[in-house]
Amino acid sequence: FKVARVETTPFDGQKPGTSGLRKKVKVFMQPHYLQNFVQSTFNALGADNVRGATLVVSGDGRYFSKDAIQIIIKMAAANGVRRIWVGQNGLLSTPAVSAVIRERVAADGSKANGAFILTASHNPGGPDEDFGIKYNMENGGPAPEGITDKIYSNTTTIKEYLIAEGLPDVDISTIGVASFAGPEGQFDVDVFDSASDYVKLMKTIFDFQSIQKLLSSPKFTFCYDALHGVAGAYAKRIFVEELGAQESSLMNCVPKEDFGGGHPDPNLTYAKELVARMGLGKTNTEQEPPEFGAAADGDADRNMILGKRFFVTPSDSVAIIAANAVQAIPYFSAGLKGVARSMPTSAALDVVAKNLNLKFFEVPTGWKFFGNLMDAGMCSICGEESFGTGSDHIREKDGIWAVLAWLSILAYKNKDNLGGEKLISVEDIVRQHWNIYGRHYYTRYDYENVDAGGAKELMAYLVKLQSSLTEVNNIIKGIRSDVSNVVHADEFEYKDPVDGSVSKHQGIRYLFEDGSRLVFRLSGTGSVGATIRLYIEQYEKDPSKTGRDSQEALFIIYFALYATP
Ligand code: VG1
Ligand code: CO
Repeated sequence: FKVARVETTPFDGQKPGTSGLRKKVKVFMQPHYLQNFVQSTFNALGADNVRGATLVVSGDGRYFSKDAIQIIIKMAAANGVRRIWVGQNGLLSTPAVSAVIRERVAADGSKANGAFILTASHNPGGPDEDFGIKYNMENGGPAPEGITDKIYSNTTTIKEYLIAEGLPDVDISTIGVASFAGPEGQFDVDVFDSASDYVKLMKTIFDFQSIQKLLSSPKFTFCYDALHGVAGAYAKRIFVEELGAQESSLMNCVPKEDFGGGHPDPNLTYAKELVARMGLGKTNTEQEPPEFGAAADGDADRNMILGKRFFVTPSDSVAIIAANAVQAIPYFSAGLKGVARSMPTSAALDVVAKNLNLKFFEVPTGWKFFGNLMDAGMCSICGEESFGTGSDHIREKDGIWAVLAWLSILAYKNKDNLGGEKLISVEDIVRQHWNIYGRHYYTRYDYENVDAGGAKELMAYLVKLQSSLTEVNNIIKGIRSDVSNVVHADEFEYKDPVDGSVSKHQGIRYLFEDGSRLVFRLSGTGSVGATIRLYIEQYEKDPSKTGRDSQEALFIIYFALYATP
């Protein structure tokens, strides 16, 4: 092939958000749109880092992925990349990409330098829905702000991109290596099994035998919903083939370009079928629900954990995993280096860290902030309220890892009880946890697709309101007199303890005297308009009061809803 230089002009708005660039498919399909972003990324990395590199290119398989992969392969070849790794059919979950970057070694001993991940995660897919792209670094984690800022600035000045001419489309459906001759030498595209590297890594972390024992107990029933995302490609391999779960326990596990028309977001709203099967929905099944259920998002980095008729909040989930990891998960048997959560995530993890005397960090929303802590050996387990949980085994959140962590805890708690009358359930484990550590009542409201200008105004108003706590408390007392006082209000700012970089305006916080919190943020993952997120949390230490319904307990919610103009 030859290298062609194609003239181009900048597009507005190619600024990576919380997790890469996300836009409507139609926006991405405009001539040069994807190309501009990819070239801007190569330019941000620098020719020295791109020449001779090995890059992973794959994603959650959403609509336009296959075309995008061919374009990126041709552009990589033209920019002097030595070799591209592609998961079969272009499928790799986001955590699997991270694992492949960190673990996979080519026949000649080389490892990957980075990855283009093609996903818009939990956003719907299809011709009228979303596409996304993000770049991950050599450590397997999302590019830090220093790089994404550079990428964005390059997109505003770009004049040309490089693309290989005479390089045929590569067959990504068949495993094997295809080699091509370019002006600078050989260029390879290596198509490999999407699951092997990831499955191998999971087996080094968890005790598969003890999970298998749990799954084979007649008292334990299990189901997993991939919402037609890429998790399906891993679920069958791990839960059925490795751990012996019934094939019928898998729901929506065939990856689809449009996620079957659904919204691949594992929460109580969008994972309707699973929620009903677990006995939580309105359409309660007549059958006895399974003991354990879980779901993943489109790119399989998120997870929702459910027990029989019981929902585990993600904030509780990470706290419970951290509290039990050393005993239940072999990877952590030597102890935890530290734990971390994103700012809006409830403080359930803080209480565990304090009780177990662990290093603790609070970072802004978005997984990229955990990476530095993990690279520096300061953090083993971390999580976000947005159904993201993970550990330093990779540098992304990991949906299937979280499920295996919960199965490990259940297996550990029931290890002498598998023949007993009744298994210790997910709900038992959560209630025991609340008894020891207290409970953080928690809820989040999303106001999706609202007017971007109006959302900005609301945020500005909420910041302005912070200058007078007296006024804030007057508003609250006017609605409920039994609410404790707001004692502090600010915009969250983070200084990375490893590299000293500062991230400002990371969410508007109202902190109450009794530890309750109200947090407002604008989403950074939407593709149109704005989404306002409101996070509400209240702490209850008294074990006799940790069993209430969370909507009833969260009385400060009224303040939140009435005080917003
Ligand atoms: C959301 C979540 C955030 C998460 C991000 C990416 O961001 O709140 O916690 O890290 O999505 O998740 P935002 O800016 O919309 O609030 V994923 O699974 O979409 O890559
Ligand atoms: Co995701």
